[in-house]
Amino acid sequence: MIKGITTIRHVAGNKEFKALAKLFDSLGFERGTPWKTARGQGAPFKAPLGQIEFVEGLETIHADIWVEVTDLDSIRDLLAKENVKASAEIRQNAWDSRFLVAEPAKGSKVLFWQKNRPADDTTEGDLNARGMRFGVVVSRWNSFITERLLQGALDALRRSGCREEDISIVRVPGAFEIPSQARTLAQSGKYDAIVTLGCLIRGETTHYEHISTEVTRGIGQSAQETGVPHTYGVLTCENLEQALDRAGLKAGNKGFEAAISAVEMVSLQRKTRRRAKKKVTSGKKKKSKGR
Ligand code: DLZ
Repeated sequence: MIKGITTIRHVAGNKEFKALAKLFDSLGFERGTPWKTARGQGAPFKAPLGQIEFVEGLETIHADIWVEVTDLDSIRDLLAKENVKASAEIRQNAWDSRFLVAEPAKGSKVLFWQKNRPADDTTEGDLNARGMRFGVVVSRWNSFITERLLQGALDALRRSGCREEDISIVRVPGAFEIPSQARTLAQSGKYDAIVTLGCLIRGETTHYEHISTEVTRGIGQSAQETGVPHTYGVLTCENLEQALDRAGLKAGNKGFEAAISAVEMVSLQRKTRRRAKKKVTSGKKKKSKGR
């Protein structure tokens, strides 16, 4: 039974080893289990999607590590911020995509590429949480479920590159208290997004409809009024069995989904703001040229 595939690169020395590991950390790749013996060391990185490709013929390959990305311009910005040497221009190739080559250490090249955008120029968030800060509000009522949601959420944040110190967890008594605490965190200005986690079970909750409506409304209102993205990981279930299904530690964990949506929303918000700013400045330039 196949589990995965690893391509191994033997690097020239500790300097190149560290530079590659630093670059892949800053890109938000998940670390595998590192190893170190008297004979050497290894730093595995897990990719959300991987493939191995054999190439024959005259095609130029440029690098033996290729990373497909959804926003090549952000990668160019990140490389500049991390002081990683890279080709100055993003280049177009013959097979409908663009690429740039980074050289984190001398002779060690990594190629980043992105399929050409569709004509309508859609904007999408990425799942790289490096440098983002999250407030996680979790309710204690039905903690058997909500703690699983929390584990799912933390798993999602760590896997997408968020550092431990950039996550604050706040526990509240029940789902009803989530919105006010979410708003307090959002208003503090310390967080890029708020993840809300709770569990309401109809069979066990008096005024179930009222509470769930109020919680949903309160979280949505806090998001809209503060401008800070909030994501919704509050289960509203008929019974415990349904709640357990939605709090599975791996597949189907709504906490994981809420956290990953938060990462995407922060990235999207940053991109749309950046693009809006660019449009305004290019608009101003055009105007002044016309005079
Ligand atoms: C009171 C109550 C009930 C009956 N059921 C739930 C539930 O299923 N899930 C939940 O998160 N909280 C429940 N609560 C508590 C309320 O959300 C709230 O914490 C209390 O009414 C105190 O304000």
